[in-house]
Amino acid sequence: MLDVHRIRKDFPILERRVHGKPLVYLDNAATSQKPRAVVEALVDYYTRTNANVHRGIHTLSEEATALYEGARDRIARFIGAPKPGTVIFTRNTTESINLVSHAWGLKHVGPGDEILLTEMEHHSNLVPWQVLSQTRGAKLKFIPVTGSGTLALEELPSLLSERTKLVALTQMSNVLGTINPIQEIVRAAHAKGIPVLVDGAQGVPHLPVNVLDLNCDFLVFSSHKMLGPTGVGVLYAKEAILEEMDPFLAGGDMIRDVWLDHSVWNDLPWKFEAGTPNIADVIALGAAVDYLEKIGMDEIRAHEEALTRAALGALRQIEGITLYGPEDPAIRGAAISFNVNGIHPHDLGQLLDEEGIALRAGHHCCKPLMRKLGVAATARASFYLYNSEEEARILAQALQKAKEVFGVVAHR
Ligand code: 7TS
Repeated sequence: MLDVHRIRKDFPILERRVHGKPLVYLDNAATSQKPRAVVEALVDYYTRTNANVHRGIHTLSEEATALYEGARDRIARFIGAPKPGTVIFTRNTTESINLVSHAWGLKHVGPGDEILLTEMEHHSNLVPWQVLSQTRGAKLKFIPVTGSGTLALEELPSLLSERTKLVALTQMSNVLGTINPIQEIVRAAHAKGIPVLVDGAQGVPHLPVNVLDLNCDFLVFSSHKMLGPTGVGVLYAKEAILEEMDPFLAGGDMIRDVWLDHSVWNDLPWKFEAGTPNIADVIALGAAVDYLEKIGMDEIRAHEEALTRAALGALRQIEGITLYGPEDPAIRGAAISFNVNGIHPHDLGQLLDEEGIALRAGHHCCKPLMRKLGVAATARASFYLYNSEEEARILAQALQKAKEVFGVVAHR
């Protein structure tokens, strides 16, 4: 069991009070809080080392380069990537997907080809593929979401066709919490020679992830949802795929040699990192990864499974609540979406804020999924390693209170 009390001491922001109440931060699927070690890595870098990387021969530049590349090594190890050169830094998950849709997609997807997605994708893993398919005259197909919030995998064999060029799907839904069976889907796709992109924006922060075990071809995720700073995303891809891909952005640092009329690309991973990178934030993501590894991803997953069980149990007691996503905590994460009869989710969010509870209300950048669920919006509580079962109970109590305020409590 995680020592939540001790972990919370590492996160100064959790001592804040909001509207006079202790902060209950349940908006982790949007972004996580940062431990002191991450903030200190940023301050240390700017106060001791700041210099540009890969270009200077002076001491500060060499130190900055060692810290930056050292972070890449740690992040590669964290996801089980066989070589640090297969880990590319971008701005966020969204940019990592756009890198693939441009640098890989424009080359491999043509008229009449198909890209297979799911109905539970975040707009980040939908809109880039819409743009690509419109540009190239290709078609998008979707694995349906069932009434219980899982993927209708019995439809997979018929959806994978001769024309399918890529399968791209989320490891964990940011709305339903569903953890998708990536290995099973990768096996089915690879049997037909189709590569798979895994959107790990919600998976990598919360689950032990090893790219060799998943055997995915691409994995994308964001630093800011896994205790790191904003402004850093990661793209992992198999080396052979990256080698044969053209660059996405062109300019300094991504070249080996330049003439007036042409250039030769740099080695991996720098071929995909044009211009001065986000040095400080990458180094701080390295500190976040160290922190997560010290706690242990298996322990974090076990803690969140227990939290999900407790939170679902407490929320189910509320009359008039609709909970979305799988009921079984073993196949889902701790992003819990819900609606309460008679109260708009935005009103709920506002009332809960008055109780010091931070959660998100809206479409969660999953408008097609909202339509499928038959709602315009949901409220969503999303938990992380520093959240406690007590906070799940505080949420449930605040929801009861919200019902009283709105007069939707049944009078017997
Ligand atoms: N994919 C998934 C599954 C996500 O949950 C998100 C962000 C993204 C991609 C995009 O990540 P970004 O770092 O590029 O913005 N999800 C959310 C959310 O659920 N609430 O705010 C952001």
